[in-house]
Amino acid sequence: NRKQTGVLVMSYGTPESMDDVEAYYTHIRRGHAPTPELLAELKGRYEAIVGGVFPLRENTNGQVAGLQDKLEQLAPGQFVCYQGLKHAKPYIEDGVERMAKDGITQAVGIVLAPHFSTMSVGSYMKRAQEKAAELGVEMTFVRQYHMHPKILKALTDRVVDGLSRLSEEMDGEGRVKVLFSAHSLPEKIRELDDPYEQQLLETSAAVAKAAHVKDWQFSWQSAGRTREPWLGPDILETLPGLAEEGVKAVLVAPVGFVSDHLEVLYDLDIEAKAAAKELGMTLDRIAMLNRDPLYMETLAESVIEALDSQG
Ligand code: FEC
Repeated sequence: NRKQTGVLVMSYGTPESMDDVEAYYTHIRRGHAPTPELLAELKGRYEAIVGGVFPLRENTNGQVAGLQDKLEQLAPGQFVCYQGLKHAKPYIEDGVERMAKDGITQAVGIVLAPHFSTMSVGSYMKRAQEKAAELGVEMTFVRQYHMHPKILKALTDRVVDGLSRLSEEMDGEGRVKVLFSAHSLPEKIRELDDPYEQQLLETSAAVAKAAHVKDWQFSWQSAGRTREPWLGPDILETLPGLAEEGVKAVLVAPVGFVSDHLEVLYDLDIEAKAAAKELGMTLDRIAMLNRDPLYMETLAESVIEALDSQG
């Protein structure tokens, strides 16, 4: 009777309802409640996306179920997945606690974000590790999977599809630029020798090459509303230069994200699209990975590999 291995699947988390937005925002701001203006603005953004729902919750649930299915195929009976969210319930610590309650003593942690930064994936890992140590669960982690051939293939297929959609829309005329993007982080990560920027450029270059795209660049998006400097240029600052260069259409490939959620459905589909239109350009976006089978395989294989390499 082999002992089961826990898999802590970690994701950003999203509010459960409009009433929950303030608590969620306060958690993101490390316990500091937002001003009424900031809160109203965030609620407005949620209301603007597909009917004011919180698609990230359903997508995360689907990804956790998809990963469980895939692991079951690859190693029947060995793995049990638990969810742990950064800013909403069930929190990362809740997930570890549930594993421990179920008698799990060995677990692998993986984050639903492909690129490593101390400020993103690193902070999920730290919280999980602290709770696991407290409860006597031995944990190992997948740090990144941004160059796994299957995630690259899934992203490449989406760029190819997106380009053919755009080309149809434009009757094959006019210059098209592919803009890879990811969530910005405070500029201070550069002082920490953080791999985040380099990993994002690696993914972008590999996908561009596989999709035979020559006209591409990388841009940041969704910087936080704080006073410190964030990595730039932001996509909204990049668009005017592209219009000046004669670009007629932009295909955004948000390779730092894996799900339909606010930062994609609002920041790109509403805000960036409107900015591009104002500049006389068409802006479109690749489909997100969500529960794509190749993404599920990337996660499952990365989990198994992390466990194997631990010995
Ligand atoms: O759909 C949803 O409900 C959630 C969308 C969402 C995702 C997401 C991903 C990342 N964030 C990252 C870093 C930061 C840092 C701050 C910050 C702030 C916010 C706010 C909202 C928000 N984030 Fe987020 N993020 C999402 C949503 N994020 C809402 C607060 C309002 C605002 O500033 O826009 C700044 C915190 C501070 O104030 O100090 C830093 C990173 C990711 C991608 C990796 C990951 O998924 O973990 C990094 C999705």
